[in-house]
Amino acid sequence: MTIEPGTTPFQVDLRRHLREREEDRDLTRVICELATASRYIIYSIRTGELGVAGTSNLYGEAQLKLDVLADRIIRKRMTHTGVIASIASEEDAEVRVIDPEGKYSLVFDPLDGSSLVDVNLAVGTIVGIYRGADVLKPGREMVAALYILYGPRCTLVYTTGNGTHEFAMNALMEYTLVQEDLKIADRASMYAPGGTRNKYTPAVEAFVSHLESRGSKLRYSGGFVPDINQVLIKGQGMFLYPHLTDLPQGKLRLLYELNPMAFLVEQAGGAASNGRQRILDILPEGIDHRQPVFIGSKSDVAKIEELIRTLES
Ligand code: AFP
Repeated sequence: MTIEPGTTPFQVDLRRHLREREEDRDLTRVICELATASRYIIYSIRTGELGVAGTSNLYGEAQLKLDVLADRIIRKRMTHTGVIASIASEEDAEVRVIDPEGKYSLVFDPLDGSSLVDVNLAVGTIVGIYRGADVLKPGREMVAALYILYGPRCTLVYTTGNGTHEFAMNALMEYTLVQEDLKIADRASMYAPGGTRNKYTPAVEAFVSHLESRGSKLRYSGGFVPDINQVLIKGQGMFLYPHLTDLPQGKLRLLYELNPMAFLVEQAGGAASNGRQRILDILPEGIDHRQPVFIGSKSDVAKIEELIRTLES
């Protein structure tokens, strides 16, 4: 169901959407609390209000960096739900246990691309949700994934395994449905190449040349969330942050960045691979496990896997 611009939208808000799909009530609570947390995060981004100016912040401590503040806001709201077992944040060196009996656990990057705020580019929060206390499981075990994109508009995209759906924050700071069941076409006409080309391996170089020879347009913002959002909302595209000659593991983190986005993209009919294996099948070696990523239009993901098999095995 897509709400046409200008029509009086049937205001299906996030909580109603989750309830109408009969999602677990505790999972609905977690997702809605994350939506609430985003109101405070967007306020801090927009106003630069990191708490009391000068000597302290709203926690009565030295002013926080935006990503640390976003981390604190999310932790506080997640603890408030009463259903969280453990939390693994990109801002923390270890997994924090909240309640060993908790129903769900969270992996998240509170403000991915935070350095882009200074140049007024879009940034985002990325979240993966697992049942139980263990988060070092393959991404295919996630029960939900979402991101919140703080751009010209504030949007939230989520999946619980029944499609990928987009919401936008309205004037009342509520999220209302924009479109359900996003779909990614098989072939990309746009690509976002991370890393530096002089460090590309033969297969990655051949892949990018292949995309360019097809007339694919380069669209790269330096923010994982806006770049993936572009693939989902445009309905086609490829994002790659590949293995580089001096960075064989790539840059992006499996737990906080790749797994949630892989879930969202697969639910929209796309694919996500490290070049040799489905991202969601990779067993995390630790909370800071990094992996190369090729994510987006399915036939192009298959193409890079074939090039790596042929040129780099
Ligand atoms: P930061 O979170 O350190 O700003 O990095 C953002 C990011 O992890 C991801 O959002 C981008 O896709 C990627 O790094 C961009 O990396 P490059 O700056 O090397 O292109």
